[in-house]
Amino acid sequence: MSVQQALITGACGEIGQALAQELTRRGGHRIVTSDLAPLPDSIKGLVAEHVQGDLLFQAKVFYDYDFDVIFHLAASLSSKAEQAPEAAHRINVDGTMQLLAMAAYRSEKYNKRVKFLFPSSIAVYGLPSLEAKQNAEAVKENEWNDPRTMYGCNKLYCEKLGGYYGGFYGQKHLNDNPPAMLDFRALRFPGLVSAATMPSGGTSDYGPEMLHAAAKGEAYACFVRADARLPFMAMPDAIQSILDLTDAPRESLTANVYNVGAFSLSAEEFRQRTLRAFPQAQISFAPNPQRQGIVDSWPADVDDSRARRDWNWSPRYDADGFFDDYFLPKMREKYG
Ligand code: AKB
Repeated sequence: MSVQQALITGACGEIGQALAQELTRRGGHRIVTSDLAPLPDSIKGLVAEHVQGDLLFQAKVFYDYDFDVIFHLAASLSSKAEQAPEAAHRINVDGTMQLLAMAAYRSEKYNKRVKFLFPSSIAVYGLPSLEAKQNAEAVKENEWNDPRTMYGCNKLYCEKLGGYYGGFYGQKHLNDNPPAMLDFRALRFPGLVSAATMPSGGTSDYGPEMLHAAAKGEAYACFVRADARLPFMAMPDAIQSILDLTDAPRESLTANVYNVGAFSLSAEEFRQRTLRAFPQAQISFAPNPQRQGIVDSWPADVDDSRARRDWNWSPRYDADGFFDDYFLPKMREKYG
């Protein structure tokens, strides 16, 4: 089996660590990473090379690498991005464009379609009111594309940039002999929950924060109302979806961008399930208006039938499975 050269940007984040571990478990990859931070111990031994620093200045380094696949995970998440919107734009948009340009250049020059996997988000959706959210069906990819956050705007725009670089870069698709262009594929993720790591800077973070606090025996004040509802997914399913989409034959894809869902819970349902597992847990609600507003604009559920149809997407963990077969066993291993 030939070894695939893979780049993971934002490798020190939750998805990055889990992805590097899974690629290593599967074998057949030489993993290069980049991040602002040094590699954590969890993946240090798995990575062939780590480029530490700001992606905007480091992207040029990667013009000399023969990547087969790029997992561009580096991002400033939704809540953090609202604290410093222009800085977030720089990371989320300018950083992505640098990498897209690099991958497009390499694809054309070496006549090889570099795969570019991009984690987008339910943040690209913007429902205008709580009432609209409550009345909406599970949202399809082309509905409610009216984000209310800098992060959501950035993700939506980068999906479009990926489509441009992958299909129409310099209008070269109209040449007599069109060059190879990068192969852009994006997943719109719901809130992700990992048993191994904690998120930071996101707005769906209350789910994992509540659970991890309960497992550690710490009190937790949830920053959204009890009725706030979002779609969530276990981290192993997120990694599975990235790799399933990576491996899908291009001919079977009818789009560049796919919703992926697993289960939808309100914060109160999260609390009830957490209490069932950790009866001593102290969980209260102290809504933060800004973060609540963001959650109110995001859909309660997503329609992922396009992914199910095109590349057989099917999550392993529904809400019961998430708690009983993934999170709680891992917590018992960790904390006893
Ligand atoms: C966030 O809350 O910003 C992320 C996301 C849903 O994309 N977890």
